Amino acid sequence: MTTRKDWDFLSENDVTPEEVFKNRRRLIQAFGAGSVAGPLSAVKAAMQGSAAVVAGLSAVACGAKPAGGRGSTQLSELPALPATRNTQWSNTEPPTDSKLVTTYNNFYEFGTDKSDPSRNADTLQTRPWKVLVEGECNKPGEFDLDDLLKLAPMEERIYSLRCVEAWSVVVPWIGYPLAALLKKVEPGSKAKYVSFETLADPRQMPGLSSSVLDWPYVEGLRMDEAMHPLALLTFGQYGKVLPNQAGAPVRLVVPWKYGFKSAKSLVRIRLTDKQPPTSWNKSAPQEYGFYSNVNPGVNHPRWSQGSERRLGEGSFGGLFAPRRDTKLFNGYEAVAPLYQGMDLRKFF
Ligand SMILES: Nc1nc2c(c(=O)[nH]1)N[C@H]1C(S)=C(S)[C@@H](COP(=O)(O)O)O[C@H]1N2
Ligand SMILES: [Mo]
Repeated sequence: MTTRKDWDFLSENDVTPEEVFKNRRRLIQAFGAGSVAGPLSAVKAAMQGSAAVVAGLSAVACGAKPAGGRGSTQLSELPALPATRNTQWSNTEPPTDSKLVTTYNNFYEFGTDKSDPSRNADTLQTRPWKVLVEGECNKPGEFDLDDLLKLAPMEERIYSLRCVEAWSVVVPWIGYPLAALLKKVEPGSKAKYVSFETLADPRQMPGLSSSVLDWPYVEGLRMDEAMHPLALLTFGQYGKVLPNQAGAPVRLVVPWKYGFKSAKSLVRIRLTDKQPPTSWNKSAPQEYGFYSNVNPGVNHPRWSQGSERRLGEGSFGGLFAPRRDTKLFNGYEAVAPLYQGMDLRKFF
């Protein structure tokens, strides 16, 4: 079957490190071919310029549905979400092709292949939807999605998102600062951290049958991080409401941290006096810290964080984009004061 050499070719930082070590078989399926040996030689052939394989790879990138997929939500089918562009907090880089961004996702509740969320997340029921905000605050409450949508003016912000696996995208998100919601509940003096819990319903989420992570997916921020104007409570992308695979109906986007901090499909926000547990840290504490700020100077134990692939750049549908340098805090220097005097190697 597969030899060690085959896998060396698909080195972890080239593809999907988190999953490569947990489930190599599924990675093969992500390339859309039926046999185990096929896709490996196919990828090799692609690098030699085989037209047929190039077509196959861009089919993945463009959301083709391999047999068994139930179908995906296209941006064109979704309602518009009007917003005003916020230039102060927007990158000037061009957004990544929306087809790529909506078909290459991490959302393990719907499967661990990059193409799983866009194929499987049509079962997610995004209405009615409520978000409970509780803990160390004067005015805890349950916020209905319709109230959340009206809570503050919608802004469009073009952010880059850098996954810990070393791929990145540039996305025009729509939302408003998380701080706007937190202020509504009047945080108390004991509120030092914020924890985030996301939906975990096995009837809607086929990926929950896998033990790849402990469910529900939980994340957290320090209070001052959560209050930073860059931390976005996000309801849309590319002018539309979020497609399910992007974490509908409401998610976080924390652009100076690795992508896994940007929790999808939020149901609970809790203000706490202690640092909360976080999913990837629980799963591999030596590999994923609580802070997880993008930092090219602190490598993952299994791969370099010094560079990344910007999806859409280069050939083969952009899935093998050339490497570009990763910047400290993903280039968001405005957050540097939050970490003054902290050893970022210790608090990684
Ligand atoms: N609930 C939940 N949120 C999640 C994840 C997940 O598996 N479940 N994956 C994270 C990771 S690893 C990344 S890189 C981003 C990907 O966001 P995108 O698919 O919109 O690019 O979502 C994050 N949020
Ligand atoms: Mo990620």
